[in-house]
Amino acid sequence: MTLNVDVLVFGAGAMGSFFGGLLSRRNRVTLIGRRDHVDAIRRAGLRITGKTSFVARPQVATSTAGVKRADLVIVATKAYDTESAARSLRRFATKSTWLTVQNGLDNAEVLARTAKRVVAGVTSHGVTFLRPGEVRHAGIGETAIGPYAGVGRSDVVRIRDMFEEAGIRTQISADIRRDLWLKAVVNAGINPLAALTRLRNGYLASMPMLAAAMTAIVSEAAAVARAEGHDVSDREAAETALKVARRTRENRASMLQDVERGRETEIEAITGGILRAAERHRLQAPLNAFVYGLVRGLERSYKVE
Ligand code: KPL
Repeated sequence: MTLNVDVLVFGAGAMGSFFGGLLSRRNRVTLIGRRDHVDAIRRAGLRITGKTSFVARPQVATSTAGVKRADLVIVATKAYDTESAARSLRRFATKSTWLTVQNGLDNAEVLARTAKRVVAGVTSHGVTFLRPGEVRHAGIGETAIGPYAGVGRSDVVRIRDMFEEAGIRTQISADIRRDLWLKAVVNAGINPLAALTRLRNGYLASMPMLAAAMTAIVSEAAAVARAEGHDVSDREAAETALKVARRTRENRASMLQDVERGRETEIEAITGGILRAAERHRLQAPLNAFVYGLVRGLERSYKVE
């Protein structure tokens, strides 16, 4: 089998490892991650369990120093690390196409300040980082990609084909900016509630009082998306949030995984981004402001001052 494309995955957390692992079956993938994860993968491979199950053998490193070439750079860091990721990846800014599959509203824009060619992506796969060397594919989701800056449809088609070949079902988005907003709206409903209740995603859809809270939060956020010019109805927002929570019922949302590990969450990139847009349009978003405050408080409770 010939390996097709040189792929650099920057940020080997749950999602980066999952995508990188799948792509490594047909491509030359280098995963850039933390020392303990990298060491574990070097020793025994990257174990993917759950809905997808195999051991992947990508190249791994803790920095890009030894990486000579990358046709595709997948940025999969936490949203608060996107700027520093772009700085670390500057060397690949002109020749490689960069793809973001991160949560949050601003990643593609931030990357496009450095990279010439940017594709934006959204994915609702539920993936849990179990331990160094192992991630669990806990819920099957959808992935969509679209041109963001300096790329055309043919570039996106190539990436879609490569993803499909690796077993990642992928659509080409008709309007990726709208899809980024819809994904942020869904994340604003699921992630803070999961982090605050410490429940797997399924409970947010199956417990009526949590489903009602989630629906109210995403409706409020959808109004902000519409003010930003994106066609996201309250109904689509609520139905999509419930669908994603059900499909990823076994997953612990990424914000819950962050809280459990005492790490900074992506509340600023998701709910914070929605609140800043609400302010620009003089809209009230009290439910989002309320959960934003609670998650910030939760972070404060475990952060060393
Ligand atoms: O994006 C996610 C996340 O956890 O960040 C979902 C799709 C909600 C899966 O848990």
